[in-house]
Amino acid sequence: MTEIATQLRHDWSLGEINALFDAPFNDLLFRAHTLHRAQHDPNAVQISTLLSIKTGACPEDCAYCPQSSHYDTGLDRERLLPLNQILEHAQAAKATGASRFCMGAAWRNPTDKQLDKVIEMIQAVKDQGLETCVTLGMLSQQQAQRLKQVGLDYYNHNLDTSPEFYGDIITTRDYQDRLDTLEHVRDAQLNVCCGGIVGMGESQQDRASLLQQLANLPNHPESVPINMLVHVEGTPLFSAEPLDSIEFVRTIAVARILMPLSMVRLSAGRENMSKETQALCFFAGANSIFYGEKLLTTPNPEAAQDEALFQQLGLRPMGNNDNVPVVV
Ligand code: SAM
Ligand code: DTB
Ligand code: SF4
Repeated sequence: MTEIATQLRHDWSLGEINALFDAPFNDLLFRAHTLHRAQHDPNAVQISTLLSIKTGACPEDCAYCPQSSHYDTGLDRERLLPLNQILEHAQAAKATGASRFCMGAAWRNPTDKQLDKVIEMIQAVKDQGLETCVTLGMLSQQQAQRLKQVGLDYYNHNLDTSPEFYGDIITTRDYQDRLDTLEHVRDAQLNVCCGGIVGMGESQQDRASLLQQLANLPNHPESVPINMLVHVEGTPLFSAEPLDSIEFVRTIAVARILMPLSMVRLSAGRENMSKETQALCFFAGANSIFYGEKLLTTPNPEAAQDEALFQQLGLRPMGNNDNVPVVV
């Protein structure tokens, strides 16, 4: 890893981002990989494990989501999981090499009472020596501060897509609501995990516009999950045209160039991705994944399959303390 001065920009124009998407693939990958190498260990990948702590019956209408009560996806709704079950999952995640445990709830936003319960969970998971991340929907400023006080490491809240395409995907909350939550999380000095989903029928211009939104936030999110849509039967996006894998790799590369210090997560969608596509994503600058057989409700590659991929590519899981990029 070379320590070079990296200028972080927050003024990317759409024209500049479109030009990156349109660049010859080799030029784009070379630039992304060079930046990646300068700031990150190219062979270390941060590993997080996900757990759905409250599944289904969500009042929001996100067109991709199996947990929305607006669609019949055959998912069994579950109450908030008890603490002992959460700890069992956290222990298992740690034993398989995860450094972060991410808990997700199918809420529009948590009530203060629900947040009390989640706070207990965060404390207990932290006591196991794992980093913690939660994704609970919209947060007030005060709720974000409470999460900071208990020692939460990351809050995940995605922009999902471009402001222009957003209304085609979600009608029950608007883009500004998401930006407001991100501001509350940032003001509370929590690490921000924020990205989006591609392959929902959006245009390349929408992908560029999503990345522009992320890069032009006052601070780049520390973690940027790029999810490939998981097609779930019963959701309006079940039959969306799959996104070409080269275009997916381009999206990862552009994210790496715009946000050189951030961890770029090759997030949902790996179950249906070839190992060659994943290898290209790692080369293009992805350095974080979800590990374990399940995402929140949908399948993820088997642990043994990921171990074999890591072995074949010479990748290793990143430890808790070596994922902080160096700013010079
Ligand atoms: N309810 C909270 C919220 O929406 O902020 C937290 C949980 S929600 C399931 C977390 C994220 O999962 C969403 O923002 C979305 O980006 C991602 N997601 C949900 N369904 C997906 C799917 N079918 N494919 C890819 N990503 C998905
Ligand atoms: C994120 O960006 N992707 C994860 C995590 N943050 C919470 C969730 C992916 C969910 C995929 C659909 C499911 O398993 O329900
Ligand atoms: Fe609910 Fe989150 Fe799914 Fe939207 S993405 S329906 S808010 S669980």
